[in-house]
Amino acid sequence: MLITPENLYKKRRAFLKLGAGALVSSTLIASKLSALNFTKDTNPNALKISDEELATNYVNFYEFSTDKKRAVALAQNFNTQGWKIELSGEIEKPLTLSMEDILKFPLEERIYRFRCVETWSMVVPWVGFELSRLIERAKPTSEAKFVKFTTLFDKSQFPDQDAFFPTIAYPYVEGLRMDEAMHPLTLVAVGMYKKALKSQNGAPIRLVVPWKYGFKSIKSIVKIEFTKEQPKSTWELANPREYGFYANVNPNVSHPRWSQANERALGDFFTKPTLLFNGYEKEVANLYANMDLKANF
Ligand SMILES: Nc1nc2c(c(=O)[nH]1)N[C@H]1C(S)=C(S)[C@@H](COP(=O)(O)O)O[C@H]1N2
Ligand SMILES: [Mo]
Repeated sequence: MLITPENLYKKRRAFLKLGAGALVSSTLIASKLSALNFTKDTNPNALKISDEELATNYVNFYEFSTDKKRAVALAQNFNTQGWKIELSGEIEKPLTLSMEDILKFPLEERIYRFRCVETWSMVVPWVGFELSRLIERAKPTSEAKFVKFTTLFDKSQFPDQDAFFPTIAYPYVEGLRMDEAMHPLTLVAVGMYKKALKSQNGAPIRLVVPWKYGFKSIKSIVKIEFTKEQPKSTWELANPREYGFYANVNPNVSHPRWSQANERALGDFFTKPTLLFNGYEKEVANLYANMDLKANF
């Protein structure tokens, strides 16, 4: 999207209309991040970081629109004022965390590959913390076998949730097995490119699971539940033949309608081979040692 001085001005006016509360919560996140209060990723694998403009303007966020550019435009006035995350289910006792509470976790930068099931990919410097830290805070019981995540449901903010025929069932739901959720690569992101997350990328808080297709990395989370049973994710419900619960990046398992062997990095002309587990095989293959990756796609 092109930002002209005129629509910047309009955006700013719309933002100011939200009042002081909105200002407080968004500046809170911004100030925590702009103070560079996170440890930097030294990028030991020398991943080529995607252009920030591309990563923030080419998005999937169906609650706004299935059209990537339109979703960005529609996300601009998203209000995250007073955002809270409810933790419940198989834990010692339910708790609710505000963004102030969340931002007390020590933040770190993580430069990760990101692969969408649609075959585009990018490399993003996220800012966040390991999900395991949040799970430790929640104190799950031995009954907790899965973690279920839910996006905000708010028809006044998400046009597609208010549509007569929404594109998918809402609220958007995702899930991980407990060992996947506890894995040190699994990140809760509150920022990217050293700044607070933009609305279109899942502000104020999202999941990032770098070895799985992008749809597992659920945006704008309001609820985290610990469950005994494997939750059904939104895309699994929408089309179980095409989208499995695991959704591990795998060049050898085709989507029923296209190959997953290659990907095109944002901004690149040529495609390149997709790596098993999106290049994180060494770190995560042991999680699936006894599993048939074709059957559990
Ligand atoms: N709530 C919600 N989360 C979502 C989506 C969505 O439509 N709604 N899209 C998913 C898909 S398909 C991808 S590829 C990533 C895209 O993240 P990005 O737009 O920040 O690149 O978000 C995922 N998380
Ligand atoms: Mo995706």
